[in-house]
Amino acid sequence: MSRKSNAWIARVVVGATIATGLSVVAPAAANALEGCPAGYLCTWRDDWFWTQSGHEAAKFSMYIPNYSGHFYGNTSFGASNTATSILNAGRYDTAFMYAGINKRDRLFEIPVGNSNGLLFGYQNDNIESGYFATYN
Ligand SMILES: [Ca+2]
Repeated sequence: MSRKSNAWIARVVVGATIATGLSVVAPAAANALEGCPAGYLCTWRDDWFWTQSGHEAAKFSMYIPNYSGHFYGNTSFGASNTATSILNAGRYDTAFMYAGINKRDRLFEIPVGNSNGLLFGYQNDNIESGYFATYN
């Protein structure tokens, strides 16, 4: 799902640009956002790191082999096939995201510190599993 970008994200991800391909380089300031502590790969249901009216994220520090059964923070919104924005706030690892469970059909990779505020096309609403490289 999508919503309009907002002042909140402009404050914390100054200078971020919308990806046109796989992932996009974000400034160092994007290392951690509300709802996404350092060390985690986080996804949000809506664009620019929102899930409805808050910043609740689905996150992992190692991997999620099947997003089914995972939710955006404490919301009731399921995290499988619904993510529209993503941040790799990990410490060193690139993360790999897949359209299917258990690493099936790679969508893209996202280096540490990078974000994509607006997944689109086949990448949007399609993530079902994700792994940091160490566990991939
Ligand atoms: Ca999928």
